[in-house]
Amino acid sequence: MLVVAIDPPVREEKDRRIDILVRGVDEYVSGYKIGIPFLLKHGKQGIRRLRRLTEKPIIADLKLADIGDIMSTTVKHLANTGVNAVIAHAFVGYNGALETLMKTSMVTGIGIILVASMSHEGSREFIDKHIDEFLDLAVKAEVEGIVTPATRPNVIRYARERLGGSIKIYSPGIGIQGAEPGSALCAGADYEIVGRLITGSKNPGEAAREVREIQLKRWSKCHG
Ligand code: BMP
Repeated sequence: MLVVAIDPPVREEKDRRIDILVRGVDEYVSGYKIGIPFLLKHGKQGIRRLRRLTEKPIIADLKLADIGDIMSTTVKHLANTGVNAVIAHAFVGYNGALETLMKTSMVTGIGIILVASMSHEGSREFIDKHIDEFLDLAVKAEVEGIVTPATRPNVIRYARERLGGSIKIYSPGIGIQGAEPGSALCAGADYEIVGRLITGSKNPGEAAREVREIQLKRWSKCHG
């Protein structure tokens, strides 16, 4: 239900050692999302280190948006790091892009999660205008999951209605971006992605425990 986004800041003094962070939050979380900041700072070695620290799934949020062969090469680079899934953009389309990526996903066992909508306002400018096509594409490509924003629960509700239960929904936008823990789960998401609310807290373990508690309270209210 809770995926922690680890996006280490550039400035060292604001940084938190990954092992301390993971030790604090691991019992409360379903998985971790790392992205380009993590990869630039810690490299593939860092992913392997994270793998040794936790048995929970690791999602590499690279927001791939390239021709199929290059997206596939990127995923193959991650094949022995312990990454379980990679996030890709949907707007690159199927032919020559996601079709190829899905074949590599089958070979490597690394799942693909597609961005169907984003949490910032600008998502309405282009991306959200194509949500129906992106959801159809997610079904056609048989991806593991999609990203829809906690900041716009109506988009999550819409995606859940259209997709049924087979594709997992990951929702960022909780905390610093404004949405309340549990609100995306109530709208139909499977996982809430939470970053700075937890990683920027003085006590990330306690922050993760609190987020879980609020999630469960809200969940039991909306499904009770
Ligand atoms: P935070 O909870 O600190 O705002 O972090 C949210 C995380 O989710 C970040 O890693 C960001 O890259 C990611 N994300 C997002 O915020 N909105 C999206 O639409 C898609 C994302 O992957």
